[in-house]
Amino acid sequence: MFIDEVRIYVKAGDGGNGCMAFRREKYVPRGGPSGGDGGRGGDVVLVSNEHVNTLLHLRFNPEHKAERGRHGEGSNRTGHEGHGAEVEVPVGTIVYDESTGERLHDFTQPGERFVVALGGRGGRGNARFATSTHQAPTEHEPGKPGEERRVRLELKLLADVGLVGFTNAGKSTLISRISAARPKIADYPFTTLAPNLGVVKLDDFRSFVVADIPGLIAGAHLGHGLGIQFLRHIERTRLLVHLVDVSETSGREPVEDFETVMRELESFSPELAAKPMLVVASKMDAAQDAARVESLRRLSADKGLEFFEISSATGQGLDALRFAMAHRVLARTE
Ligand SMILES: Nc1nc2c(ncn2[C@@H]2O[C@H](COP(=O)(O)OP(=O)(O)OP(=O)(O)O)[C@@H](O)[C@H]2O)c(=O)[nH]1
Ligand SMILES: [Mg+2]
Repeated sequence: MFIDEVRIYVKAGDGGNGCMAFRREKYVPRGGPSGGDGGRGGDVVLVSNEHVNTLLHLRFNPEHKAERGRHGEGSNRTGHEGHGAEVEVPVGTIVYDESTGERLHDFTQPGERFVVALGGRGGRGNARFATSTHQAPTEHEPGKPGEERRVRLELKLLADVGLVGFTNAGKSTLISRISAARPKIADYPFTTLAPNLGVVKLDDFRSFVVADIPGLIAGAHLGHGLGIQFLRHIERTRLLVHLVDVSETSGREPVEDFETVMRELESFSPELAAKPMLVVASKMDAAQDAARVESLRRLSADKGLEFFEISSATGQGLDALRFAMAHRVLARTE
């Protein structure tokens, strides 16, 4: 569940063929062999990049081929090397050979390079086969094929954003609207029993990971409800998004829910409670009483926290929230 995984096919460039040619020039009889070597095929290289957070970009782009080497030519001209292909992966990616299951590489630092498919050597041209007793060789080699393989890339996801809030606040519904995650959603408390992760795409190049964890209630730190054990899953996130149900159906005051959840976070870890936080009024479509929303807005302003109004049912405010999350978590790496 905490793993992002893709399978890709990589094919390095084939080597160019060696050439067979003889020097032919006026007044130079028997000019000798002059076929050049083929160029080397390009490699396919995986490169870790700290600005890439997920493997999502490879899911839609699963084939990576490097250019072949050019063939050798007469007059001892060696063929050009093929251009290599680079594939960016996030730090934390582990590379496995799909057929053998062998672990090929583990990216731990940004800027690491791993040649996942080696380009084929160029074939030798006939000029290379000349010896004192074999002066007009016709031998020349074809280029070697470039390596090809299927690899499985695995990334242990670390969430960038943690969703917190009272049980039933609409956390799982929100993650299902902004990512491909499809957690269970239901109209009773403690629907979510284990954390879910969703990859939220901002544009073609940028994405981040949101964690949806089981909801809290008053006394969670005493073991009420599902307790606070799941909070450790969001300890390393950069941003908390605190959802507060502002509809009447909750039967509670939004401001009190907010304070209750803050107390539970605090009792788990003061550092967690002090993380950057966005406050979100959830289920706006079902909020009849503007005063409830207003009181939460005022509380957020007093605490210096940014405030959003959303409805996962109608889609209201979801883009604004997504962009605000992206702004906070991607800012550091841009
Ligand atoms: N009207 C309305 N209902 C919503 C909205 N978002 C969620 N709900 C409903 O609220 C209920 C709870 O939603 P969930 O997403 O399961 O809530 P949760 O915060 O994940 O709850 P737990 O996992 O139990 O902590 C479900 O019946 C949802 O359909 C919304 O924007 N508008
Ligand atoms: Mg849930």
